[in-house]
Amino acid sequence: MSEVEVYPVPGEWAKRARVDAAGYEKMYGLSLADPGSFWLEQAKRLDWIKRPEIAGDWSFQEDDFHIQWFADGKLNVAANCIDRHLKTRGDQTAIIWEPDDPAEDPRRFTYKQLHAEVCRFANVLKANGARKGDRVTIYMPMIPEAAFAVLACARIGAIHSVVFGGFSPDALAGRIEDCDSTMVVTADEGRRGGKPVALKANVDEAAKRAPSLRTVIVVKATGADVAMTEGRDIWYHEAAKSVPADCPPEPMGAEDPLFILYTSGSTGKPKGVLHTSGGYLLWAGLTHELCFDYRPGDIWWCAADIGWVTGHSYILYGPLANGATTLMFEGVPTWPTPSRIWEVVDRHQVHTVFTAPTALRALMKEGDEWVAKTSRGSLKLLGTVGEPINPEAWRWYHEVVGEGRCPIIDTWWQTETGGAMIAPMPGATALKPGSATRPMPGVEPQLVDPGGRVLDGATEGNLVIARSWPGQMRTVWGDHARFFQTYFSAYPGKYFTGDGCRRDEDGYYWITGRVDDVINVSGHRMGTAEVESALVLHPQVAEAAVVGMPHDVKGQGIYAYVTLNAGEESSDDLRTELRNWVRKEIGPIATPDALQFAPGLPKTRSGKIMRRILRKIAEGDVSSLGDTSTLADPTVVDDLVANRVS
Ligand code: 6R9
Repeated sequence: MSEVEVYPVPGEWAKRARVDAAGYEKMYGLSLADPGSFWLEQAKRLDWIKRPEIAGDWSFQEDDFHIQWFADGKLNVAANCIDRHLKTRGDQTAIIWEPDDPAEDPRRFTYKQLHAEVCRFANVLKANGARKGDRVTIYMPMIPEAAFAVLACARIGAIHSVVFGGFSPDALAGRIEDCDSTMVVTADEGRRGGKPVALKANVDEAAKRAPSLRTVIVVKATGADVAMTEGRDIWYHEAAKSVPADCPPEPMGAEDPLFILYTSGSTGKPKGVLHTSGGYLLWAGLTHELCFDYRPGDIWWCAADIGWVTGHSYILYGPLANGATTLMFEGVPTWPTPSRIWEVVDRHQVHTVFTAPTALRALMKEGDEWVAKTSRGSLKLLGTVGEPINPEAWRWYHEVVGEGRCPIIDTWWQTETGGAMIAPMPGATALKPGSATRPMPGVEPQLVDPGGRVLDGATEGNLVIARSWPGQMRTVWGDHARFFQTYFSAYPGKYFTGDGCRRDEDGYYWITGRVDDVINVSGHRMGTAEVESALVLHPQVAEAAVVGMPHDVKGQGIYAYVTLNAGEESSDDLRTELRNWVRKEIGPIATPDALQFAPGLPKTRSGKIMRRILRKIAEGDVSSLGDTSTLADPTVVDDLVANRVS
């Protein structure tokens, strides 16, 4: 064993949790040895209109490439998240909504009320032409109507594509067009940390570049004065008056699409990750239950935005499939003060908080007193997701926030995987700070070398998954070839995650970060190619190269090298302008943290930019630039080093 500290399973968790250490080994073993019966048994978690008789049917081989789960089953996802709970817990709170401004009152919706709201929303979508299989874009703040809109799509079989409210009009337009979406659901305005977000105005701007868009449904959230386009824009509250209260759920095949969610990759524009109905919901529900040992009565809080996969799977689908009480938070962790998260915990007696390392690092920096002045007595479990958690942040979460009594559930997964893949179970898994620990049932991780050789024992390599699991994405919307190419071509027969990983002597997995050109900024994925394309759109820019750099709060920051067109002068004003340009083109999360003007970029003789060198300079590690002799012009490196931006 290495010197890493180990936190054994607390006695009461071992006794009380659904799964203990022996239970985990048994379940995991069975899931790999007899996947057919294991998954058909698990499928009983859901309410099926027609129960499936086949579990997984898949091949990752190019000549027979296909992925299906429970393909002969029929169900409706919204009915599984709402209707089936009405008899047993109709009066239990399904959603607690905590507003941006703590002076305002929270709102609560029981399962019965959620049913009524979702039916009404579904009928408004239908009345405006949305049908099974249509793509509905949801560009919303974190208000209850966002949840209603998502579940309403699932109810009528429309495919939702939620676009994060922080994305720019251009990014929104691209996502509307890519999936030929004819309808957008939005709000007049959003609010975050006391500041308005002009959502409707952004949709108007996006509409100019998105000819497929025909209908915009606008929820009144802040009451701001917004322009309405006759014949295209509809106020939700007006439309809702004239629709029936009930909307029967549409029977869906298990493999019918549920949603598209755009995510950044190493090349080109964002990919529309497609998830289907049965397997996805099963995965979201099962992992929510296993990783967090969810029990009726527990107040569950996933502090993500529904614009990301974490919000899809762990604010909505997983918890609601399990009949949970799920908290939805409109605000930000640091406003009005860095105590906010812990105040919300106390206000609603939250049992589990699930958040990102970047938020923890930001709060940690503000000092322990912001935590100490709150009780947090209700907390039993703490979760993290989105990026590797550094052991200091892990320990702070464990000691300061959880006062040593709450296991930390570090869940590794991706938009593509639908739900947690490698993560502890509180009653089963001893913890090591910084490790996502062990695989979920049915997940077969392997570490491979660049040549694809499977590495055994304690080692480090590229992380692949050797078999399909129910929550796996099924395609890239509109580009099945890209799906295969991106994930299954590097290591034939295996799903390549894009992450590097170490496995220790105990079989624990330690994700080391992306090995492709994706950077992880505050737990959000950014493709370096996307930021580069935005920069070169600027009339004064000839070329740009973007790399990640270490950042103490965001995990990684964005470092951009920019070459201007001949005759253009660099200046601090232009630097500011370019940073704002990217912000406007993509959104605030893509704003470069550092921008260096570079007369030339280090290229090989064949014209390939040597990012390894750019990364080293961005990191400030200029003493080990390695071999630069293969560069077309080695002198550019001296200039880059001399003018590094810190
Ligand atoms: C859920 C989500 C996926 C990428 C993934 C990896 C990183 C996520 C992590 C983690 C280490 C964890 N990542 N969780 N790295 N430990 N617990 O974040 O999805 O936005 O698609 O990002 O995030 O690099 O490949 P997504």
